[in-house]
Amino acid sequence: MAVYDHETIETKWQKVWDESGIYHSDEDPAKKKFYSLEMFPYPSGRLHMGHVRNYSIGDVVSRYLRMNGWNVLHPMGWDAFGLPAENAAIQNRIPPKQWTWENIDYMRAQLKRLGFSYDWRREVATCHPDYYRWTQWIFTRCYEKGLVYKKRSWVNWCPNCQTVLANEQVVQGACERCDTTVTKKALAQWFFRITEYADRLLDNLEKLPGWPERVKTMQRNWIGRSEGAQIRFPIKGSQRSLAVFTTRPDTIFGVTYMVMAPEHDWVDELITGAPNEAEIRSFIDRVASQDEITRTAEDRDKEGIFTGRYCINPMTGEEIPIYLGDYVLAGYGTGAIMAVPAHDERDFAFARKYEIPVRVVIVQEGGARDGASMTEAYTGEGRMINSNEFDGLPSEEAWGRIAQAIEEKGVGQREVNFRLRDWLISRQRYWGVPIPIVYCDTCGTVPVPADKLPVHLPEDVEFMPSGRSPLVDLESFVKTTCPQCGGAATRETDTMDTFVDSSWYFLRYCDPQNTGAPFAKENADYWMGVDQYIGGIEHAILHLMYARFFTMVLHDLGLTSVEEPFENLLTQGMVLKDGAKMSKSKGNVVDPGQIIEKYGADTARLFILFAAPPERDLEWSDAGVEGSYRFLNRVNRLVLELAPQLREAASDSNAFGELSEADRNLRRQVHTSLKRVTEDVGRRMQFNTAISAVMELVNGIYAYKDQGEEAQNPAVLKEALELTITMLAPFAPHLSEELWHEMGHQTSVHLESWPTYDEGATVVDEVAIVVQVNGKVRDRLTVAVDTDEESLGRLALELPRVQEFVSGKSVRKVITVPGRLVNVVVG
Ligand code: ANZ
Ligand code: ZN
Repeated sequence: MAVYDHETIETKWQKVWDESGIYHSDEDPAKKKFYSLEMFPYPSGRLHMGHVRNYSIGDVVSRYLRMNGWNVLHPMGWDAFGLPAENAAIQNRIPPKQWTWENIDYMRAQLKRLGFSYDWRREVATCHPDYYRWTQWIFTRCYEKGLVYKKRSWVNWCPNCQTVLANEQVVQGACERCDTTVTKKALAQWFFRITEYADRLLDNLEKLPGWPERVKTMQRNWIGRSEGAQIRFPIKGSQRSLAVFTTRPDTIFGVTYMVMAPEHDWVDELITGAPNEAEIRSFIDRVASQDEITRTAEDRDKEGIFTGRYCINPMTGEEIPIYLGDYVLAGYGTGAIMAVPAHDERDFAFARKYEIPVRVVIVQEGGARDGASMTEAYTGEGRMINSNEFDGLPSEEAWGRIAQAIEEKGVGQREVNFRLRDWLISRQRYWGVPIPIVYCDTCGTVPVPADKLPVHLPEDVEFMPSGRSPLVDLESFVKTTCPQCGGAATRETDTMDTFVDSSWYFLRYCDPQNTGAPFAKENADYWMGVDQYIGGIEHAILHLMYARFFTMVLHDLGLTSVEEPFENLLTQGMVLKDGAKMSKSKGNVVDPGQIIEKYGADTARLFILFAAPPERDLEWSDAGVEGSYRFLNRVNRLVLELAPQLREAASDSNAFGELSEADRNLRRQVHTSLKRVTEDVGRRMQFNTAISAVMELVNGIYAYKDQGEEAQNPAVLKEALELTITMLAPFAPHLSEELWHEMGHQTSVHLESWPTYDEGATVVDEVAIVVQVNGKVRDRLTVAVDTDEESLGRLALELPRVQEFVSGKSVRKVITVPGRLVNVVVG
C-alpha cells in the first residue's frame, strides 16, 4: 500500500506557514486574547519525548482556540543558563556560549520540524544580554525595595576542588567530580526575601480554581504555615535565653530536654570549656557534612550529644538539660526546640536512645499516664495531666490558655512560622546572570545603575577542571570603578540561580524586543495572565512559586496589573517505556528525531495525543505509533480518491436535496463527532477521546463511500470530508493542510473558523418500545430506532418498574422485537 510522503508534505507547509506568518499575533485590544504557554526548555542538546508531549498538547490548545476566533499568543524560548553548559566546557573545551547556541539552533530546528504554531518573532533566550540585562534590572529594583539582601549561609564545599557544589553535585555526601567528602562552608550570599510574600503566596492559592488541587497542596506544604508560639527558656549560668518555636505550647509541662541545632549561633559559646568539648566538636563536624533531607528523615536513627548545660522551664522553674541533635535544623523556627518525648515521635525516639525521662501531659480515655511504659509517643488530643492549674482541661483548650499564660509571664508570644525560606540565588558559577553589584571601599555595596546594564558575562574565560568559577580569577571582570564615586571597586562574582531567569520569561514574551524596559505595561496587561500553562509536575513547587513571587513583586513595582501569572495549569504526565520513565541511564529512550524521520511529525503528534489523556502517564508503544501512521494514511487515501469528484461540488445544506437513510446516518455521525471533538478539546482537554471520535468517523465515511457512487450524495460526502479534515487540523496540522488544499481550497485550514455542529443532524429518530413482564405491559422505553436487541433487553431490565416484578424471581428469557416490544419472562 502506498504511503504518503510525509517528509515533503510537512516541510513544504512548514515553509509556507513560516513565510506567511500565520501564527504571528499582535496586541489588539479589540480582539479577545488567549495566552497559551508551555514551559520553555533547557537547551540540553536535543528534544526528548517529554518535550514533544508538552508542546503537542500546547499546540492543540493554541490551534483550536485560534480557530475559535481568539487572538492567541503562543511563544517559545530557551532557559539557557545553567550548569550542564559549564560541565560540557570543562569536559570538551567548548565555550558554554557556543555549546548553548548550537543546542538552541538544533532544538529550534526540531521544534520547527514538528510544526508547532509558535510566533517565532517572540523567541527569547535567557542567556542573551538583551534578556539578562532586564533580569539584572529587576534584581536592582528589588535591591532598592529591600527585597534582595546578602547574608552568610551554608554551602556544600569540596575541599579538594576548592569549590562550591550545587545539591545535585553532591552524590551520597561526596563530590561528584573527585569523590572527596563534601563539607559545609559559610559564605556571604544573595537572597530574595520571598518570605515577605509567604502569606500572599498562600492566600492567593484560593484564587486559582484553574490549578490542579495536587499542585496547590504541594505549594501549601512548601510554604508550610504553622501556628504556634515562641517561648524563651533562660539558660542557667548565662544572661541568655534559649528561644524555641513550638506548635504545641500545650505540652510545655512535658518538656524533659532541649535540643539545639549543631549550627545554632550560640553553640560555640555554650560548649567552650565543657569537659567533653572535643567530643562535642567532632559531633558538630560530622553533622555539618550531612544534608537536611538525610538529617530529618523520619525513620533515621537520631543522634545527639549532651552539652553539659541546662535551661529553666519558665512555667515550672525546672532545670532541663540542653542537647545538640541532628534532627533539629538551624534554618527553621529558632533552630532550637523544647522536646516533649511523650507527645512527639522524634523526641520519643531520641529520649529512649539517650535514656531521658518521658513525662505524659495529655491522656486519652484509657491511654498511658506513665512515660516509662510507653512504646510510642501519643500525638493526639486529650485531657491535661501533670500540668498544674491546667490539669483536666481538654488539650485544645489548654493550647490557648497556656499560650496566654506564657504571654502574661512575658516569656514568649504566639507566632506564625513558615517553612518557606528566603530564596538563595547566589551561585559560585560562571554560566549565569552576573549579579549586578559592585563593592567599593568608600560607598560599600552599590547596585549597578540601569544605564550601566547589562553587566556583561565575559566570554574570554579559561575553564578549570576543578569547576571553580573562572569569573573569580578574571581581573578584567573583577576590577571596576564604583558607579557612585568613580573610585576603584570590585564586582560581585556570583551569578544568579537560573530559576530567576525563568521567573519572568512569560512577561518578556509579551514584548520581547523592548530595549527600554523589561516589557511595556500595556502589552503585559493585554496578554497576561497566561490562560493555559502546561508543563511537568517536577516544576509544581519551585518554578511556579518563584514565578508567582516575581509576578507579585513586578505588580507591586507597578510594572504589571496581574498578581498571579498563570490562570490555568495543566501538568502533563510522563512518557514511559516498559513502565519506566524514559532516561538515558535506563537505556529506554525513544528519540523523537527518528520517529519524525520514519513516520513524520503528524504521526508523532497524533500518537502522543491519542495514547493517553494529557495528565496521565503515557506508555510508549511502537504498535501505537504504527497505528497512528496507518490512520493518517487511511485519511490521505480517502481524500485523494474522492477529492477530484468532489472539488467542484457544493456542500451547503441547499445542495443536500432529498436525503437517504444512509445520508442521514452519515450526517448524524459527522455532527455527533464534531460535537464530541468540540467538547473534548475545548472544554475537557481530552484529546484522546476526540481523536478516537475522528477515527470512528473515518470508518463511517469509508462505509458510506463503499456503497458505490450511485448511492453517494456529493454534498453530504464533501461536508463529511471537509469537517474531518478541519477536526484533524489541530492534531495533524500538515496532512490536514495538504488535504484541505486537495479539496480545492486556496487558503490555510488553520485560518478556518472552527465549525459549529448541526444540532438537527445529531438528533436520532426515536421509537417507543412496550416493555412487558410475563406478557403484561409494565412500562415503556424511548430509544433510537436502530437500538439492537441486546441493548433493548438490558435497558428494559434496568427499568425500576420491571425490577419490581422481577425481584426475587429469575429471568428465564428476554424476548425482543426491535422497534416494538420487549417481554421479560420470569418464573
Ligand atoms: C514541642 C512539641 C511538642 C512539638 C509536641 C511538637 C509536638 P511544624 O509544623 O513543622 O512547624 N521544631 C521546631 N523547630 C524545629 C527545627 N528547627 N528543627 C526540627 N524541628 C523543629 O513543626 C513545629 C514543631 O517542630 C515544633 O513543635 C517543634 O517541636 C519542632 F508534642 O515543639 B514542637
Ligand atoms: Zn564608591
